[in-house]
Amino acid sequence: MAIEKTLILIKPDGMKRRLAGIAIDRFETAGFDMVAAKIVTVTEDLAREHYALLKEMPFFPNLIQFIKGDFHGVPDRRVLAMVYKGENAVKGIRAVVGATNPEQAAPGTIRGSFGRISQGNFENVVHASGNPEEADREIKIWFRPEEVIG
Ligand code: DAT
Ligand code: MG
Repeated sequence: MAIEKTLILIKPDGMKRRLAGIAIDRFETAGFDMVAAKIVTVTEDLAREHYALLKEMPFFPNLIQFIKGDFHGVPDRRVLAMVYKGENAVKGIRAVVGATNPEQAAPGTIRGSFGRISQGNFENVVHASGNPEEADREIKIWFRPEEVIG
């Protein structure tokens, strides 16, 4: 089994709805350890770097606005950025988070429990890296090496 690290973001909708504690509880219950955490206001540059691979998608402008916290209905500029560590953490955390589309996410997952779609925008509460390469890239974007413990 590989020990991996993965990036989690509690997005502005999750912060506004005070779902950070529930999300953290689920990650810890699933056996993963928090090794970095901070509250961030996402700038245009950070948003574009984080979602760089999606820049051609039709929903990209909404996505950028949403993560910055100024999309309609979610006027909250806080994102909680965290790194979790554990055995097969990338896949394991994704299983806890659930499918991208809140309407397709399984009932027991975070997105299945709390996600919703508003005017075509996926308000899906959390981000989690999709694979180990993505995790390495994303952790470097959000954290300096000394901010990640272990
Ligand atoms: P995930 O967040 O599950 O890794 P992704 O990387 O494919 O999904 O996309 C990043 C975000 O973009 C996702 O959390 C919500 C948004 N998104 C993806 N597909 C979408 C779609 N078809 N319509 C609206 N938003 C979408
Ligand atoms: Mg993704």
